[in-house]
Amino acid sequence: MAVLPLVIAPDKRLNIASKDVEVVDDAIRQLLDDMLETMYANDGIGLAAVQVGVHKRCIVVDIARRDGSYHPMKFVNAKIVKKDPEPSVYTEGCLSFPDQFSEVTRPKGVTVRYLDEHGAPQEITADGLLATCLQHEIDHTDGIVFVDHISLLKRDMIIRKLKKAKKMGLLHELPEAKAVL
Ligand code: GNR
Ligand code: NI
Repeated sequence: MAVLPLVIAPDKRLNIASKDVEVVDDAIRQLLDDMLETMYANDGIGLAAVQVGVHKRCIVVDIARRDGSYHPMKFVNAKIVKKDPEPSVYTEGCLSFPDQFSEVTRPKGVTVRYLDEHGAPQEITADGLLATCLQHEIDHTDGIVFVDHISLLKRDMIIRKLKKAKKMGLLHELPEAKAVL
């Protein structure tokens, strides 16, 4: 197990779509475990592999930790197959956009098809925070980030702040050469 360095915006790697996993093998299971450890170390509720520089469609989520319990969830090749048309607004953050938050409107509920850590096909229907988080993570695997859903003005403000923080050396990020594209 290992805590991996994060890719921090602005970074082109976050805008590249990830590839489907062909076989869920030990290397993928190791990646999912390292991603969970990285997510917990950074106090996140979700993480996509692209955020650690790996462009494979792997996602981890644990929305239960807020109440101190431990409910890790792992998703491989996750795909939204149904959306509840009703919109829901949530103030989102992202581990690749440290200390930046903005309201995002997304479908209130989703049904997601995916492979579990054993490669078995599964389906989950979610609403509330889990639905928001799954959509945020599946966006990441498509090269989309939460600021792509907000106004250009707000997005530019956030990007400007992160550029400044990077310039001042305040952010600890994954160096470009280490990315697995
Ligand atoms: O930790 C996270 N919190 C969060 C809050 C609202 C909506 C989405 C999220 S996901 C984010 C972790 C992350 O960056 N996942 O990609
Ligand atoms: Ni994110």
